[in-house]
Amino acid sequence: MPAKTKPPTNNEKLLAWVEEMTTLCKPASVHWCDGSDAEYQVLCDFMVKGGTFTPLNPKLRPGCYLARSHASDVARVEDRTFICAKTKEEAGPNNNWADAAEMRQKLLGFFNGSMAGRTLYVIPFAMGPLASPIAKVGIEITDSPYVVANMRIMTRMGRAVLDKLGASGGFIPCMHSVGAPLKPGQTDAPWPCEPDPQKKYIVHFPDDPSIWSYGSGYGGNALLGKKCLALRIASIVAQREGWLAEHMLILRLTSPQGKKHYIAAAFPSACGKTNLAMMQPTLPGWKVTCLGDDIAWIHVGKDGRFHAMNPETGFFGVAPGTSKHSNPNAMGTFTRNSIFTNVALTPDGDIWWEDMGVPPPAKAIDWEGKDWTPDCGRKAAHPNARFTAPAAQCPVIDPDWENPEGVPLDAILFGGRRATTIPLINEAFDWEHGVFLGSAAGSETTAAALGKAGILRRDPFAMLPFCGYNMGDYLGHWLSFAQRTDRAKLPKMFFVNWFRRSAEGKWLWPGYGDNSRVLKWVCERVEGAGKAVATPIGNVPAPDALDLTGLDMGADSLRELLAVDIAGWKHETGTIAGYYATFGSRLPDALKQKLETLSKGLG
Ligand code: GTP
Ligand code: SPV
Ligand code: MN
Repeated sequence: MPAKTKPPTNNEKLLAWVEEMTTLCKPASVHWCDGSDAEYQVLCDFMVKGGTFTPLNPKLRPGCYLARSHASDVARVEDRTFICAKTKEEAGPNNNWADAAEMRQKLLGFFNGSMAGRTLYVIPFAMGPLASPIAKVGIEITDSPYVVANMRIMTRMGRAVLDKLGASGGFIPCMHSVGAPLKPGQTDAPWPCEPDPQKKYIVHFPDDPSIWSYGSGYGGNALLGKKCLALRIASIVAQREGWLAEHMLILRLTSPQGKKHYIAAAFPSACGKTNLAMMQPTLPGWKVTCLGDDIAWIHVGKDGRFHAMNPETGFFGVAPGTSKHSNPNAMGTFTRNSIFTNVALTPDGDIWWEDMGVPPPAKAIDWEGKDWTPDCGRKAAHPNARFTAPAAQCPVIDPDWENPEGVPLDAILFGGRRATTIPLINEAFDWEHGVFLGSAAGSETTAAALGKAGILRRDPFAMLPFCGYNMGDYLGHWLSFAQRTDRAKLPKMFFVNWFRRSAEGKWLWPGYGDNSRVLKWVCERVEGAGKAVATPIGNVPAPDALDLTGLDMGADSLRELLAVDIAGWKHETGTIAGYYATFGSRLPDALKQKLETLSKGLG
């Protein structure tokens, strides 16, 4: 029998489930997480001893640790992610489907004895403020102390959640194992996992929701509150209950006159959400405060407006490219109490990555634990290296970031990483057109998921990897909000692209803090001002409408950024039509019509 701490709950269902999973996974011990500082420290010390964590220099980065993953386990695994809906049709062409009963059998085989020699941790966590009526309680069972430490930063975790659950409350069971049982006497690896990508499984059961994740310890594969619960499962529940679970940042923009606007933005993975969410505007007098950088749960409030809430409590952000110039507020967030995964270690015990805005150290230990020098020809940090940092430490965290009611949205932006065709900004004509723009979003793939980067694919609403049901139905759900509230109360919709390149491959737009210039125009449009030109693709800023004060930008570049590239768009509509065809009769007519109108408009 495994050594056990006394369960700090009398919730019968929870006790029975933990008992059943303990019998299945056969761990050496069971630990119920209370979420305390003391527990966190014990876990960190344990990981330092075992080589999973390297403590950073406490003078430079107090309370911070570095972890290096196994080289095979560096990002989400989309082709190993499954939705076990009743039918393949329900899961849609956007998901890998598997029969629930068969998958359950397979998983029971994998989890049988999978935690041998390890501790089974029980993590009670909530997505959303505990006081919120729409907060969801999950219980993650894991054999990874790294997962526990990250979940403590990313979610509301521990005793308070069990108190909320009480004796009879329901929860979403989230099973996780790194898939590396230990034989008696076997020494553990610093990053245990199943090295064969084909044996990793990230599985979602939508009916009587539960999540089973096997073989990976990295990010969205393993921190099950994030993409698995707060997006894939939550999107399914949201469709049933009439709200939205989205891959969006939430920010507040305050003008020099003190006028506040709340904006949410859906960009695909590693396409700029964290950066925009806490941006430092270059426009004098403008201020951004951050409410969330990755996920937004949105419901129609009593006032009939869209209210957005961040279910997380931390940032799991892309490290490379983060600098004092690009994202000073992220730099200000992970000064302490943070975990860095797959970045480089400097000789003075600090961290470094490519484009950090400081000269590379003369030598370092790279993300694989190898000696590194600036001329060695390898990257020091993995492109999907990440920081895990408490949101509360963000220098520009918004006072309402934990408001259980969320904040009322004035605008929603969609975006993607597009070297050509897509202009800097484009405003939707109406709600249906906005849903069309979101549905047609395309983006080049990034290092956030395993596979080749830089491949253009459709990523509707930045939800392709995260929508837990048929994307055709999802688009219909978005359209339905025009009937759920007054049209006048709906947020305005826009499409942005920070990633246009010149023929020579240079960025055409400076991005980062200068994106405030685009946000200013968004706010002006929300207020019924801001000069725009109607084009077949939507309203684009008039040539002199963007505030470019202090920006050294050639007229040619600006023209190119705002132009409607007719030939490019004709090609684009062809690709969209091809993508739409994959949804068959599930594609809402309204979107087909918007595509036809666009095609006709292009001539
Ligand atoms: P996930 O956490 O994977 O969902 O990513 P994210 O959408 O939060 O992306 P993030 O803000 O971390 O940005 C990812 C990469 O895009 C980083 O390398 C950034 O430096 C880069 N990036 C972000 N904003 C801009 C921008 O405005 N212009 C340019 N050129 N690059 C940007
Ligand atoms: C993403 O890939 O969109 C992320 C990182 O935010 S992960 O948590 O690994 O999904
Ligand atoms: Mn993300």
